[in-house]
Amino acid sequence: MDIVKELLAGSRLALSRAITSVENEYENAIQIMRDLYPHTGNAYVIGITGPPGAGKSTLTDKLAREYRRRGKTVGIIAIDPTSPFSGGAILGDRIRMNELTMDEGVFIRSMGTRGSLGGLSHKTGEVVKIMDAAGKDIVIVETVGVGQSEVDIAKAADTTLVVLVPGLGDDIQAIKAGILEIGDIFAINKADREGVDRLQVELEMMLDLNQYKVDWRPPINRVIASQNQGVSELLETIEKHSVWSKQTGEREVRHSKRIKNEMLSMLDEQIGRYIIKKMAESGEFDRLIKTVEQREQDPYTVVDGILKSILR
Ligand SMILES: Nc1nc2c(ncn2[C@@H]2O[C@H](COP(=O)(O)OP(=O)(O)O)[C@@H](O)[C@H]2O)c(=O)[nH]1
Ligand SMILES: [Mg+2]
Repeated sequence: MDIVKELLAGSRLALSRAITSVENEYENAIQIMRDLYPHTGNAYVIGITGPPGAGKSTLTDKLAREYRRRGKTVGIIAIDPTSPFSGGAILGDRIRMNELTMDEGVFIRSMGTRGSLGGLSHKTGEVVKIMDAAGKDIVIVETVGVGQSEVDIAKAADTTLVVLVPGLGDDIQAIKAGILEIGDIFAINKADREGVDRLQVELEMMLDLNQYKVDWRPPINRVIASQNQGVSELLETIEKHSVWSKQTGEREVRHSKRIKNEMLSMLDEQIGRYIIKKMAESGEFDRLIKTVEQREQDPYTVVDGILKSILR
């Protein structure tokens, strides 16, 4: 049977295979995405980001359990830019989440980024859609908040949760402004440790300076993920954000922005590929590079000329 039909019928094997196809860019990947696209758009996507060791995986695990208690099915995508598929951190996550993996209502997938950050956002978005089409009510994407990955996650998520911890040695000033801007909700995890009040005060102050989100002041929730404390309250906060974004139209705005970005990057990629292929065939590109190298021409004029001749 067709892989998408099987996936829609609830096959975990088909779900897993579809993800592998897309991840590795197998030949059938685009057809799979085409066929399942009409079945997407139902899952609620939660992005979880924050520094390494903040407790993101622990929290993801606990949130997933809480959603299961409430009768929702969950897909989890764990992205770790620092470790490839067989890496220690991911293995650790797998073991911790073992109990969850026995649950038919949960599907967990670890992904490496293979050093390509553009590829991260692209492929994560596709895997989210696959899980969505497979009928997962909630899709949680966990990623380490370093570099570009947290911005990518925010683009793919309906609610972005930023996990911070007290006493990491650095104060909040050290936390990049970028991470504050993408947070719809902040969780101070490891609230069993010292320095929680201080972190909260500092965070509140930083949020005060950020006036760009007028209608939604990102709430701060304290949690002790390892003891399952504050997790159901956090889930309620996510729920509130979901209701708010639906009522204000924020969710629609994000969705159409997401689709626009996806289509632009597809066009970008395909046009780039097409042009490079054309140029390679004629050997023209190498000649042009030489002329720029010798300062006979400037690259701006050359690129403009290439575009004009190809898109003519
Ligand atoms: N004290 C304390 N430790 C926690 C808490 N949540 C998670 N941890 C521990 O912090 C470590 C890192 O957690 P992990 O979920 O792997 O962090 P991640 O790198 O952000 O995914 C693990 O040893 C967890 O058991 C918490 O609320 N309190
Ligand atoms: Mg983790």
